Amino acid sequence: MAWKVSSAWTAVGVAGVAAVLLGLDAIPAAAQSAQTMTKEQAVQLVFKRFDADGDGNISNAEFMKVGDQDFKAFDANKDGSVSKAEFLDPKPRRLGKVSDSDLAQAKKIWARQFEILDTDKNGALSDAEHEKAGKRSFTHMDQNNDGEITMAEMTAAAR
Ligand SMILES: [Ca+2]
Ligand SMILES: [Ca+2]
Ligand SMILES: [Ca+2]
Repeated sequence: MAWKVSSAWTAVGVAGVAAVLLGLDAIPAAAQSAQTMTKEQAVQLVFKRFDADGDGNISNAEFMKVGDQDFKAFDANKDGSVSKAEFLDPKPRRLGKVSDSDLAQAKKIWARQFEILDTDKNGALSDAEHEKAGKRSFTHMDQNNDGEITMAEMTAAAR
């Protein structure tokens, strides 16, 4: 199956933890049809972003670090939490050129992600909520529980 992805696709991964948590198939829907790649190629791009030392495994520390960067990027007013408006802002996601309809579709997906991440339903993501989602996401992908996520594990999770 070919996935439609924009050239700035990796940047969509600024949603990092959130996107991965909900399955990577939520991401291409947000992208324009500038480029087409297979799911494996798409996963590889995301994987590379997390695997900072390039050893072919994503450690928990590597995973949480990207999540932390994403959280900071979203928190535009630096008040320590991510509001819905901040989460729906395409700017920190560096999407590049996206059509209005693609953006509208993406915003629907992000809004759904936000509802899931905002576990206490107060309309803002706290650092704790974000971290908890990250841990859940990591545990979900680390299928053999060895504390590392491999390319194969991430591919299997992206369904
Ligand atoms: Ca690594
Ligand atoms: Ca904020
Ligand atoms: Ca593993």
